[in-house]
Amino acid sequence: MIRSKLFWMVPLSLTLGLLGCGGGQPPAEQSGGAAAPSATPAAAPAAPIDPATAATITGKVAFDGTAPARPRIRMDAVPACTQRSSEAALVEEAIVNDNKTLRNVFVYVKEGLGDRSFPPPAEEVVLDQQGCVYHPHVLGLIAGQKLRIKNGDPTNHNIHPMPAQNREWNTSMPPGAADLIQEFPRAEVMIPVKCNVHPWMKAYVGVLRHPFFAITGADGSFEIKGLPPGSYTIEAWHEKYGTQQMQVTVGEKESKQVDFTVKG
Ligand SMILES: [Cu+2]
Repeated sequence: MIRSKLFWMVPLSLTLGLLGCGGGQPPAEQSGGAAAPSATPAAAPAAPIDPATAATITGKVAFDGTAPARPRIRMDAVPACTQRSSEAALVEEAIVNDNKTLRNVFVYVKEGLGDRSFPPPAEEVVLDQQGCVYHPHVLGLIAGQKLRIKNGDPTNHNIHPMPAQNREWNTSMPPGAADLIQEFPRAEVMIPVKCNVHPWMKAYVGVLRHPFFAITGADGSFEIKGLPPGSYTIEAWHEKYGTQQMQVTVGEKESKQVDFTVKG
């Protein structure tokens, strides 16, 4: 809990400072990428992972305690946010599934891959703004992978990631705006994203140098496959409950289960 509170205080204070000096200006980065932090230096090609010997880590994130209430997000004063949906949006800070597991946990290999690096895949990851809520709430990217940001709402959004290791930016997206394509060149877990227009809009982006991550969904489980045999530190991150780590060693073709328990 302490960790997660600190986590929020820093970005909030930064944000207030920025808003005080002309927030809402067009982002500088649209004129070109020259000011962007240099990308992670290209490493030598990773030793190929032999799919015939690759290992798998599976597990779930159990929730021990009383599930926090999920109040409605108070957006009634903004009809453009609510008019296209018949269902009220609920606060997403902590979602406990029916099977007593926790949703939206970012589970990833924190250590153990050595110097291996993985080029970003060609496929994009989509972050959509619909009903003044980010979809998905938590997502993962490989450093340099394209993030396509959409605005499906008849209202203006101003998307604003607040990274510590990557360059900060914010971009206004009026209704009907062309998709915004962005990328984060440096690994960072996690990057909070907010909307400068709608204070309840929050998302989190995990950026890794490798593809070994998963995000728990409606059953609280995860699967990380295709791993080279080895010893790994697996971290589970949640926006409200902070982080936990587990050590696991997997041999050739081995599958091991790693279960986390989060106390509510
Ligand atoms: Cu917004």
